[in-house]
Amino acid sequence: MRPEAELNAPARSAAYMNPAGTGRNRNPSASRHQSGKAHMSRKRLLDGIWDFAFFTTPLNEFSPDGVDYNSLMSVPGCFDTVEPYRLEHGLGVYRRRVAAAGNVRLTVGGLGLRARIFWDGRELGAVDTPFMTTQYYLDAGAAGEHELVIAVENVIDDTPGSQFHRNYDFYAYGGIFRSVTLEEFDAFCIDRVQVTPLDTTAGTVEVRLEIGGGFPDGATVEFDFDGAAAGEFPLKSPRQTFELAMSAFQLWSPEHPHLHTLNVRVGSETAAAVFGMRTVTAAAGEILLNGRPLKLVGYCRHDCHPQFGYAVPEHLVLADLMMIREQGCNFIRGSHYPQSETVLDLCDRLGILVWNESIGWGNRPEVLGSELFRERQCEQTRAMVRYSCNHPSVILWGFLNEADTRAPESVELVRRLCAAIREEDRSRLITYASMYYEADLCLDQPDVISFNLYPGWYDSTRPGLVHSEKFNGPAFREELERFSRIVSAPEHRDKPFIFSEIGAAAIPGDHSGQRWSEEYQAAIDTAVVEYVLGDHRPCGVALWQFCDTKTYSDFNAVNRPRGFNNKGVVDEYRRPKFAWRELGRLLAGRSK
Ligand code: ADA
Repeated sequence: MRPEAELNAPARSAAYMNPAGTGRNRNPSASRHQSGKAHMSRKRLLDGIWDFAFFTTPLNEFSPDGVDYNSLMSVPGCFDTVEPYRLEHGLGVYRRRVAAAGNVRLTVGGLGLRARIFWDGRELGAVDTPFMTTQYYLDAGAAGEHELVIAVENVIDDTPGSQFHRNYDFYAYGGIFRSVTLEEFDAFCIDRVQVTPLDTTAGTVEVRLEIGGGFPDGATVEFDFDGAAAGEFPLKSPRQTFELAMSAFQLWSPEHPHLHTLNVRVGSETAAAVFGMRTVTAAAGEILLNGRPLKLVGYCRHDCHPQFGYAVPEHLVLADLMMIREQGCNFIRGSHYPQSETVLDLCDRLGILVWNESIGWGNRPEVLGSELFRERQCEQTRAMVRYSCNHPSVILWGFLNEADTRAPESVELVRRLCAAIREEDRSRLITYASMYYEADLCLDQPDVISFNLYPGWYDSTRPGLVHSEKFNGPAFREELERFSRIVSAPEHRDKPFIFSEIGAAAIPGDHSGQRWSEEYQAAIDTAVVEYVLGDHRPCGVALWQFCDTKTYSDFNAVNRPRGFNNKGVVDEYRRPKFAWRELGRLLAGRSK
């Protein structure tokens, strides 16, 4: 190991180090932040089989010294989906030896629920937020094998600052959900490359370039688009913005998802950013892609599977997305946490539009008012935007699903979240899924108004609509029209409007025609899609939901038979229910 004084001390904005007050960065020589995905040279995937041990010791009492690694575990993977740890709550400790030397950047793509990360026994930092990508710059030490330990706890934290509360309606799987990578570099590295289309007629883009781990004085930066040189410029500061023109390009759209690559070279360091030329704007109550109004039709999708938890293998993610696209849908809402690079890369290629949101679920006023909760919300939302900002498929940034936005405590937090997103990216629209409608105090803040509603399923003030054994088509439609009227009030009418959740549960195999049957679900789902396609006010719908998802049977057990949220149009193994087929019929022939 090199002496401490020689450890890499990166020059970077304080905004991307650990937020003040959380005390989570335990080693001053390792900095942590998140960056827009840029492929760098000398990058190694650390996925595979790691040593593993399971304890009931709390995470804050854990020490990496003397651990008896008596088992093995796959990374990515959720330890509580496999025996003997299935459904267990505790501390899963992962260890892997890594050959490395000198300056490195470690990227942990997302885990849950919380973790502490150690390199050769010294702590690099802690992760408090599930699904958040974190990065650490450190000196790996002398050439040879080093020990990387990630201790992951899946016990729910009930304090207000927690980012996964007990009432959340999705299972708190434990494990390393996404890839772990290590990149070696010499004196500095290309930290982030953010490409934002400026003018899709002239072919100009804005490039934000960030240099990490040191600064190469007197260096120049060279750019090319898909191999065609786009200029060489002096590098003046660790964060610099360029305007570049493409000599040839094609627009990205769902019908024609054409991708371009910006290659960046500074000295011997290189990076590549894949992006798409397209614009997303809002005008007169519509969402416009490349200036043309969109009608979004698709699903809320949890990126999970009962056998894999939140570490869904790529071929299964692809199968889901292909199903969704082939059915005639063009949209997914990534509920309720930042989507993986796997999901977003595939959506870029398949032409599926994405609402990407940070984690939150039904947070109450006492939580929304907690300063720690607010800081972590801003940190993870900013991290999501910084990490996923080059994906053309992402058109909406979201946060705080169904928070109590009637509460004054929500106003300041929504303001801070919108500001954090707009600081990082002004090229997409902001929204959040509200369930408080006219009583919502924050609707003036997002660009797009989104409502979650369950007419025909949960209680409603409309007589005859819910708890009838048969679906009441006319009352259901009246209810949708009522929501369209709410968002047509003068203060809202210029904003686009989305039904961000709507649907009904169906127990696979129940064909009674009553609530909980496949037919009742199909009637609701097809009615809302018909309404959205036929009415000018809603810009789209994200049906709740694509597949059945594991949750808790003790949370409102009556509504969660089998311990699953059963509102999927396919079951948890992606076997279609009647609604899937009926929706397919309805959407057949619709241009993708
Ligand atoms: C809410 C929530 C979803 C799910 C849904 C339901 O709208 O946003 O995560 O819990 O209700 O099935 O009740």
